[in-house]
Amino acid sequence: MKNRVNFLKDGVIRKLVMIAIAAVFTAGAANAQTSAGGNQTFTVNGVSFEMVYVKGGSFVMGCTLEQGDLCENNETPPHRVTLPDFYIGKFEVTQLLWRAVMGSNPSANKGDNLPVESVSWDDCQTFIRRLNDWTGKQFRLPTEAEWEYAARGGAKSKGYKYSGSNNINSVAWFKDNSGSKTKPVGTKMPNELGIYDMSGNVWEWCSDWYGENYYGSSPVASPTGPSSGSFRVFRGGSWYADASNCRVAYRGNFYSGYCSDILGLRLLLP
Ligand SMILES: [Ca+2]
Repeated sequence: MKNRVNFLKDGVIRKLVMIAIAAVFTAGAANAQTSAGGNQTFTVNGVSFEMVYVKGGSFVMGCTLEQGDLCENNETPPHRVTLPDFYIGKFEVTQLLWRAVMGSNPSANKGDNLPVESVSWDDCQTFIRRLNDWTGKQFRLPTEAEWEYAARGGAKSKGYKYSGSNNINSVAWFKDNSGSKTKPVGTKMPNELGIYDMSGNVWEWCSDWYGENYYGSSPVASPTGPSSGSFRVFRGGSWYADASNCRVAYRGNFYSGYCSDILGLRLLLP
């Protein structure tokens, strides 16, 4: 009887110790701070990352005038979209942050402040799930509409062809200036909202299924893409892309298991 009581007591104590350790570990592993501009900074395993506050609003998505004659068929028709407030990553997810969450780094071109690449859409879901476990938040990939609204500068948009400028060289690492590799995040000019590299550096996975004709039937309020499909969307062009692919309206897509050194991600927090 005594042994059993001691055993039970030991079990309870062990459980309490485990809970205490977990609490300390969780508190030390992840925390959040809000800055004056409304941006939020999170720290996970000692690595901080900033989420830019984007005030919601209404915009015309797709083939708008400043895109010139470069629009693809899948960018038409231009159509109105409204979105609530959200937060989006100031930078592409870096290799430092990916490693802090995943414990590994699959990137081909290695460097802490380079964007993570060679990650599939499925890998990104694993990364986000773990990040949400650490932080208790609901991070996810941006929808295509959220991505484009942020890339266009949201409510502060000046109507540029690329994210933050009509002069691609001032805002994007792309085929003609990258030296054929990724560059440290945030080393070109930001866009109207203070977000970097939405044009160029690495393409960025979005949450939506790709729908070639989706714009013809997209709802106005918070569109999330077709309900099914074969490919996932990515946006913004890359270090390997032509200028036209770095336009705010251009839509890339491929299957969700695809990994490439031109393709990474950016976080969104509703
Ligand atoms: Ca990018």
